[in-house]
Amino acid sequence: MAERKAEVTRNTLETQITVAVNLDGTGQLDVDTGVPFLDHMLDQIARHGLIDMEISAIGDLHIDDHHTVEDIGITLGQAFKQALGDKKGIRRYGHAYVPLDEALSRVVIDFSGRPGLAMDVEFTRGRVGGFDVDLFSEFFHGFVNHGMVTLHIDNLKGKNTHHQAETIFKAFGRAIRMAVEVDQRAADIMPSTKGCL
Ligand SMILES: [Mn+2]
Repeated sequence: MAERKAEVTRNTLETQITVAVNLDGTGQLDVDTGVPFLDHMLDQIARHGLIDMEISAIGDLHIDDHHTVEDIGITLGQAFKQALGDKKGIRRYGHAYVPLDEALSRVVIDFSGRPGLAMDVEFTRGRVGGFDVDLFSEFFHGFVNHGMVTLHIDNLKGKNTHHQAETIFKAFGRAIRMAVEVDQRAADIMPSTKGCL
């Protein structure tokens, strides 16, 4: 099988970001975004997705975290899309339920070629650490619009905001792992009756 790796650099006046991914990795992460809670969440994607990721970001954090978080979502989506190529042989769909103590989240993903985000999450607080929870949807919007995926995120239970966020990102990693895995029974088959994705 060809290596499923990609490196994408995206420079704007607000952020300069480089993302490298290896979809067949072991969950290694090398990250420094300047936003510690986001680093913690990206670590969940790598670890539970078994995806190696290198992410460097210089953003206009003197304003706030918004541009940096959104643009990392965008660049990560672009890197996934590029690494997956024509998507032949992948499972395409992935889903996971992940608990953490009282919190429980479900994430369902489809590498459909069409962007779509349905996110039903009510965070119990507005911030976790110094991180503004509004920015989670900015991250996922960036990811789906540029990764061209359909993504359903539901936080089903949860009182602790850190737990809510962490279950979402762990489930996201797990769902990605399932979806991008090669299905040995269908390794030469495009997972769509349309013939392309
Ligand atoms: Mn944690």
